[in-house]
Amino acid sequence: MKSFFRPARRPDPAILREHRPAIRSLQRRGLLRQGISLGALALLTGCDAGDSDAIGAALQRFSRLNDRVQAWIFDPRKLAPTYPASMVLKPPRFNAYYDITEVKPVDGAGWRLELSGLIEDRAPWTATRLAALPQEEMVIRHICVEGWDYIGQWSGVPLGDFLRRIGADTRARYVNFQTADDYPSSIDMATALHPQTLLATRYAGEELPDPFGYPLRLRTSTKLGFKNPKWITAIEVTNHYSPGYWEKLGFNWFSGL
Ligand SMILES: Nc1nc2c(c(=O)[nH]1)N[C@H]1C(S)=C(S)[C@@H](COP(=O)(O)O)O[C@H]1N2
Ligand SMILES: [Mo]
Repeated sequence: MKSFFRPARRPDPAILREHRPAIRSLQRRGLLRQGISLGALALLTGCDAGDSDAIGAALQRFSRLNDRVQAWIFDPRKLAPTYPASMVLKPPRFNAYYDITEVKPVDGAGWRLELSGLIEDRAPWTATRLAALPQEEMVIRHICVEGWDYIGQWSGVPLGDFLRRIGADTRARYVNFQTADDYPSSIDMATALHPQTLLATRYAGEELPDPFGYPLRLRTSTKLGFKNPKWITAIEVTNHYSPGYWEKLGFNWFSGL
């Protein structure tokens, strides 16, 4: 793999046949649209059509490039649609990388929010101290890549307000999250500072139920469901990219408007 734009040779049909399983696997991992041929890919990536590892690596790089462009054109002032409270789904619809019966509730009294990275005041926060901060509420649509969605009413502290309060370097690129269920996640700073990005503690006016992230979860109105980590335990402000749970499996990191 030398350059993205090196003209490709016409791929050998036998090689195409041999690499069909690799294409299927790239498709499953969401790196490839259905229907694109290995020949077209070889042309696109400048890789040898026989080298599916190189093509995979090139696609990962395209995907990261695409992420950077999307982050660049994100409009931090443009608001996502909001809805009347009458449309709110109660209770919300559950999802995680495991079944709802396997949720391990977090003990709110012993819980602490740990802070690290480019932050002046890195002292951990209790749930009581967070609840004493000014709160906002929003009724927004949650969209899961699995193909379902619902309207939810979330309240909590705007993440941007919280970041400024703790003296975070808001020129840093990323805000990373750790969770109680080992579901790392990261978002771009523009999204973190967006007015509709909340550190949510309540749903439909009540304390978050355990399956939905008690005591603290992220709710952003501009990103897909998987970019909204539940059961947050730690926040880091950093310039270093680290992929989240689904990004490691091939999902696009930006995954938002
Ligand atoms: N900690 C954690 N957060 C998570 C997940 C998870 O598995 N673990 N799943 C994500 C996915 S894929 C979706 S669609 C939403 C679902 O949130 P909900 O159960 O509040 O609807 O949570 C996201 N946040
Ligand atoms: Mo999801």
